[in-house]
Amino acid sequence: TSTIKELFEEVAPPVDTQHAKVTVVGVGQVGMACAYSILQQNLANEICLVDMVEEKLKGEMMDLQHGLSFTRHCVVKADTDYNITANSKLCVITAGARQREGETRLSLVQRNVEIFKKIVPNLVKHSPDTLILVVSNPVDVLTYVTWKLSGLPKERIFGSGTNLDSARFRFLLSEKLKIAPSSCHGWIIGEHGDSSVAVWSGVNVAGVNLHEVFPDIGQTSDEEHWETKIHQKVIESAYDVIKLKGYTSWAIGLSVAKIAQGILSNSRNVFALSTNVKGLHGISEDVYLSLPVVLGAGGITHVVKQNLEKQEVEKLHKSAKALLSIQNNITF
Ligand code: 6V0
Repeated sequence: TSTIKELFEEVAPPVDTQHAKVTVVGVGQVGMACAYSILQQNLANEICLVDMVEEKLKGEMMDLQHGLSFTRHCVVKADTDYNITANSKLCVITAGARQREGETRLSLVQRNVEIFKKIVPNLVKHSPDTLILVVSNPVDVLTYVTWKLSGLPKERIFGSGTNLDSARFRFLLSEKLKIAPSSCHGWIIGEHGDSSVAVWSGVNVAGVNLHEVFPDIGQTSDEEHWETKIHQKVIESAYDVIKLKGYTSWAIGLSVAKIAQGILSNSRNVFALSTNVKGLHGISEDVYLSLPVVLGAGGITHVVKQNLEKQEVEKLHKSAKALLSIQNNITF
């Protein structure tokens, strides 16, 4: 401090103004991919990392801090204490156990509920106005759990859901059609995982519906096997990546950064996120599933009413039923 006094003549003490503050809970492979993508894309002016493993947390914080002269201005902090998360605009929860090889997302549930009981109340206590983005699996059930534990309105709690599945879908479509993934318009809705629903009726390129060109696209009668070659591959993607490298990280990190951008810049982009679907598509319970939603600074403002085919609605109901039966077995 005496050096600082030698160097500067203070006119007024610095003011601490943090507008776009993002907290990431869990500094595992997924949490760090999220933090890195958010940092790299200059989306936040403060990133707070929280985990319970102190050394790893400090190491990750230092590693990011050492890169700060290569990014736009951002403060990076880390602590096991939730005090540092105060006044976050967005909290991203990636903490928890991950799938073991061959394990389904749904079997992780109670292990992660116990972890969430420690995390969610602390986040809300320090940032009562925050939005919470749940990434940990099984993401749909844990988004419901977060909604329950937080006591916050439903527009402020959502899960990364099938945003990633939709990106995997678009990538696979892009390989088949030989055009860029961002020019392939297709949505995966429902459960993030095994019972997800590909909305074949809406897949289009520049407004040309593939359904019109291949009338039985996505059906069992389809000779080109779009459902098995593309949607089934989306479902298997996570299992394949986990088998090959042990975890998935980069794509979910990029997907979370895009969602964060939607919130921090109030962009009103449409994302496939896990949300409370009660009252939609004939679902009458408080169950969390992904549908296309409009996202802005206050959270989810609208759900897009997709014109689904009967079969697609039936599949969505099957997803809802599977998730409900798990929700009902959770002990809070
Ligand atoms: P990881 O590398 O094991 O990291 C988990 C981190 O959570 C570790 O650093 C733990 O120390 C930390 N942690 C555990 N308990 C607590 C606690 N109580 N408080 C704070 N931190 C805690 O796992 P990885 O990062 O690979 O995965 C994290 C979660 O993301 C898992 O549940 C994955 O299944 C899930 N994913 C979700 C995806 C999605 O699309 N929604 C995609 C990929 C992974």
